[in-house]
Formats: sequence, C-alpha cells, structure tokens
Amino acid sequence: MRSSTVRTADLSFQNAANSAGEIAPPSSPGAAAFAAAPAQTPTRHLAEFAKDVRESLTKPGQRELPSKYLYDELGSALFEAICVLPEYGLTRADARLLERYANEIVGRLRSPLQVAELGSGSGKKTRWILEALAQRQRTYYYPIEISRSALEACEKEMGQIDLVSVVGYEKTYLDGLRAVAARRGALDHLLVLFLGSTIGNFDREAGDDFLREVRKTLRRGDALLLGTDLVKAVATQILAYDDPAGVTAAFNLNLLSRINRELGGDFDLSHFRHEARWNAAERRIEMHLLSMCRQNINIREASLRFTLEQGETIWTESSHKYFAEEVAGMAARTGFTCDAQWVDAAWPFAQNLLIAI
Ligand code: AVJ
Repeated sequence: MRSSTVRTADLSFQNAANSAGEIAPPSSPGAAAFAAAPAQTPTRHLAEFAKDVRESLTKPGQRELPSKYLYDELGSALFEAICVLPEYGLTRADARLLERYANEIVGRLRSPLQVAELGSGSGKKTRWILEALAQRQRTYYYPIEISRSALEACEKEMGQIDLVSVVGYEKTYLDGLRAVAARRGALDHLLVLFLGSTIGNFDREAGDDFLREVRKTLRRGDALLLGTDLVKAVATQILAYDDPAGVTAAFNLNLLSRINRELGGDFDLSHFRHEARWNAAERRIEMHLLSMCRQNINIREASLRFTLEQGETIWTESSHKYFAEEVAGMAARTGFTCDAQWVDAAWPFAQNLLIAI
C-alpha cells in the first residue's frame, strides 16, 4: 500500500483543526493525513520574538540571543549547508550510525510503534529508521518542528516511503510531543527521536530538565533515541563551528539580519565578527557575535536602544559535547535507562537508545 500523506495550505483544512491547531491522525489505513495548522498567528510570534530579544539582549553581564531564532528560512538553509561542510562531521556521523544500525535499533523495540521526532529538520537521516520499521508494520511518523520550511521539506521527503504516513506538527518540542502522545492508541508504543545532538543546545542542567519533561509524556517501555556529539580534539571542534568558507559565520550573523528584517533593527553586520569558543569547564562550543567597535543599536519593534562596546559579544548558541560514559547518568537522572549505545569511529558521536522506566 502507498503512503497517503497530504500537505495542504488550504485554509478550509486549517479550519478543520481544533483550537490548538491540531488535526487528528488518520484512524484508518488509506485515510489522508494533514499537517497541523500554525499554532500561532504571525503577530503573536513577532511579539514573542521581540520580548525574547529584548530580555536576552539586556541580561546583566553577558548579552545573549536565544539560539532557536537562528532558524528562519534562510537560517535553516544555511544550517543545511553547514551539514555538508567537510569540517562539520556531526551530521554525517549521525546519519552513518542510523544507516548502519537502523535494523538493530528498531529490532530492540516492540510493535505497534509510532515515531515522533523533535526538531526534524529536513528529516533525511530519519529515513533509515522509518524504512526499517515499515518493513514490519505501517508506521505513523510525526515530525515536530517550528521551522515551517524545514517541516515541509521533511513531509515531502518522508511521505514518499511506502507504508509510512506523515503528520507534521508546527509546534515547539514539548507541545508537539504532548499532542502526539495524547492521541495515540492504548497499545501504541512511542519512539521519540532527538537526533543531531540538538540536546547540546541546552545547558547540562536544562538538558536534564528537558529529558524529564519528555519522560512525563511517555509510558514505561517507550523509547528515546538521543544523538550526542562527543568530546574530541579542541581544534577539530573549533573548525566545525568556524569553517574557512564562512558558512557558520553567515548562519550566526543572519540572526542579526533577521532582527533587522522582522523587528526593524539597525544592526550593521559589517561591524560584527563571528566567533567560536571552546569552554573547557562546561565542555561546550559557544558561538558569539563580536562587536568590532563601540556602536549604538536600535530595535524599533522591541522598543530597545543600547550601546555595544568594542570587544563586547552577544552569545548566540551553545553546543555541549559529551563523554560516551556520561549518557547513562543522564538517563538514570531523568527516568530512563540507557539500553544501548552506538558510536561512530570516524567522528566521535553516539546514538543512545533510552528506555523509559
Ligand atoms: C543543530 C544544534 C546540533 O550545535 O552543532 C551548527 C547547530 N550551530 N553549527 C550544533 C550548529 C553551528 C547544531 N545543532
């Protein structure tokens, strides 16, 4: 049987959604699956963006911007480009492990199994898991993604796999996961995918909190496949986040252009430089935007004016790196057990299969 995924921008279908902007997955094989309507209006999105920008840029001490705002349409495209950089081995290691061990991973889980993915991106590497699973059962796949362009690409790609039905959720991770978990049948097990070391964007403590929240949405025996980039030589890690072609610099600087575009900011990008730092104490790469001179900034829609000193930075992202051995502890602290771990030899990266206990 063919998969039956339909994506529509037709407003009449969005009207069929409930107030939370969700549409129920198809109840019978062959029924059409529709992606969720946007959960928020553009104005609400903008008001929240403005508030987040104002709060993070006026933090005492180190100014910041939330990394989730790196991923507008251009930012998502630049991230896709980062993933094919020779210096950024992370995504290829992630994909290699999934390609190589998909059958083994899926073999450890019980049917009937539904799959949800947090921050699916374009979802290319997820194909290996879905294909392995579709060999034994019809599979419902729920990508959860705040970037609409990435979600659309993912739905298009995964909807082509036989016996896989895709229902996208344009929502934050936990809201999306709660919606997916609430709708499944009494006997359905859930596999949650959190790939690409996206967990690394959280501080270690916030990462634990997040895993606990994920656990709350799950039943005992449900699974979380967690991708973690491992600690490696510092020079290798720096190059991965400061590539000579300047793609990561463009990705970082685009956050300032996004603020200019969407919030009426007046950042002059030529007065900033991209910086990638290794923070050894926290075991993380930090991306910063370094102010090259003393400059006044005005962001109209955030009602914000401030002065950046020469040499001052805006901290835009953290990418925590892990020891393979520390994942079992993360699992134990958050209501899981680490059932299995697969590590890539060429680029130290681990897939960890966590089971809810
Ligand atoms: C998508 C968050 C895993 O931290 O490595 C890549 C994002 N930032 N290059 C990462 C990113 C700069 C990436 N994650």
